[in-house]
Amino acid sequence: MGNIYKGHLDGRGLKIGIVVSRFNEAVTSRLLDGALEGLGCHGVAEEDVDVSWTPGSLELSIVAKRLAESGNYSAIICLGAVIRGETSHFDYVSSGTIQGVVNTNLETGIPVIFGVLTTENSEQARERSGGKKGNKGFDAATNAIEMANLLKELPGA
Ligand code: INI
Repeated sequence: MGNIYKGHLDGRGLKIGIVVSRFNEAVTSRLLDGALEGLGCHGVAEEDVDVSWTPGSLELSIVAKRLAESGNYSAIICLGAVIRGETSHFDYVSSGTIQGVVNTNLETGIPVIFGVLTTENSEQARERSGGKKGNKGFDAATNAIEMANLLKELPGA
């Protein structure tokens, strides 16, 4: 067997940009709390985390791209909540948001983590932002640390 590459979860020294949407802020502020907690408990220093706010989830990727291109960050975390019960254009917003985030990963080579809830209703969103289904913001923080460290290990770093 050749090499096995794994990203470890030691966040010390990593610089993380968080981009968070104000739309459904009651949910996204809880995702932000979860992300900050997740980064902190893996050793990322408070002063190494910058937070930018956007109006909605569709604007997350343009900000993520600017941050990624700055060269200042090891990973970017995008946080948002798209709730079907409250929008007639759920499918456009959710698919536009995910496409934007995925493209930003590939265009910049910096890990951009998709911490956007896409749920049927507000209750499901609450459950996933610090309720009985955990906090997707916390999970996004763990994924950001793993991906930042994995990319440092891979050939071409
Ligand atoms: N943005 C969200 O983050 N979540 C939503 O549920 C949502 N809805 O319901 O429409 C939403 N819309 C706004 C969108 O992200 C843009 O901000 C807007 O279209 C301006 O570009």
